[in-house]
Amino acid sequence: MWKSLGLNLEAHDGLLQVLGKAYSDIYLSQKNRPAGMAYLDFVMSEIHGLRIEELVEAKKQGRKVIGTFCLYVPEEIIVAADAISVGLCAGAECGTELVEQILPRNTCALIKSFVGFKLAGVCPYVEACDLVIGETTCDGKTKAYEIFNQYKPMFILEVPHMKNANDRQLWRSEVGRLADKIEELTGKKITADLLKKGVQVVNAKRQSLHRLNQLRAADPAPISGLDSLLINQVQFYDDPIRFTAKINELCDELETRIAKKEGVAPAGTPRILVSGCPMAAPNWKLPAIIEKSGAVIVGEESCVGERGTRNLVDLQGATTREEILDRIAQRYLEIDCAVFTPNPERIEHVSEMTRTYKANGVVHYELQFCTPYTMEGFAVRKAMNENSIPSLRIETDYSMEDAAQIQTRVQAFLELLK
Ligand code: BJ8
Repeated sequence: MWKSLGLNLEAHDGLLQVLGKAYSDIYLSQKNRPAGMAYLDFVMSEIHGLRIEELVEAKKQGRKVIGTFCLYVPEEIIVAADAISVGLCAGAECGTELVEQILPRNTCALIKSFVGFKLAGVCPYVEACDLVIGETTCDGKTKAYEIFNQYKPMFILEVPHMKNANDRQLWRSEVGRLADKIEELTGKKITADLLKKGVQVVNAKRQSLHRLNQLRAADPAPISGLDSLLINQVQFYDDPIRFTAKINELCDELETRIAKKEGVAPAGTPRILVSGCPMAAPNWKLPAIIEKSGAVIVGEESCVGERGTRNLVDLQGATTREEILDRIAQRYLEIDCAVFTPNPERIEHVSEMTRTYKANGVVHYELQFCTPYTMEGFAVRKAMNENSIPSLRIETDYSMEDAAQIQTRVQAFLELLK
């Protein structure tokens, strides 16, 4: 199967070995994990196995696989066309030498990573894709897609950077253009009924994650931040209906744990909210350092977290295809990515999350060379000062070179919270 997907077998084997070791060191060594995490462990152990077999099988039956890099791509439309949406690899250093021959060195790690996975030939997801959707969010991604397009067919969605009436109009027309493209790719007419079904599937997935988030407000925390992050990462790969059922089962277990006052760490453990750039799998460096230093992460204000899942598509009163697409467009423009200006909603959301999850401190995660989030780091720090919530800004990349230095800073920060 790997050969038919065109992977570089030797490099792929090497990657799996490194990932397997990292997973076991970071995840399997955690104490008091909920039993329901066994499903996520299984998915991760098969992320380059059974899930790829499922995709290959689906493709044989005529279904299409569509890769995405960003929250602005409406999954509802992909599901409506009976296609499969997959988030593409962007959370580890890979093929850096090759990447730096075609991209500037001072490009953010996330961009280098997705280009690197493709150049090194080690990501079966990108190879399985019939189409990859990019978007005009930050400049780095926008320009990198021009290069990525030379290796994989791409469709670029224009995401405006403001939310005025003309921006909303442009965005609505882009959502329509995407629906037309997916119809063309799949050969399926996306009717109102199919769209409704797509919305229901994706809303249910997000509702299961809302349920999980609410349970994390308990003290002691019933689940670790590392495990919650993993769940948020897996939602970009797994079958959405199966994933929703499993997360709801896990939430049932967490409710029982909360009733018994069982947690992953004792009550009173410092509670941290992580905010900032997305952490795509297998980017676990910072949360592992925070939790191994004696804190528990109770929320992620991130695209791989609550920024990506908090809003639902409101179908009430929408009956036609065009009306449902209006609602989808509306929902996606509520996302408060730092590429928008002005963007006060995001800062307010960080403050709101500190209250909801009773966070004692905020760690703002900034990928080096990511201008939008690094710039907003100042506004987040100011808002936290005003709320008397200690905050710590961490600027890093995917290498492990600064791990010891970050650990020292995190430990000193946690001392402040005691
Ligand atoms: S909605 S955060 S997924 S654009 S870290 S590549 S912004 S230089 S990932 Fe993002 Fe969509 Fe926004 Fe979310 Fe650029 Fe920054 Fe790199 Fe980034």
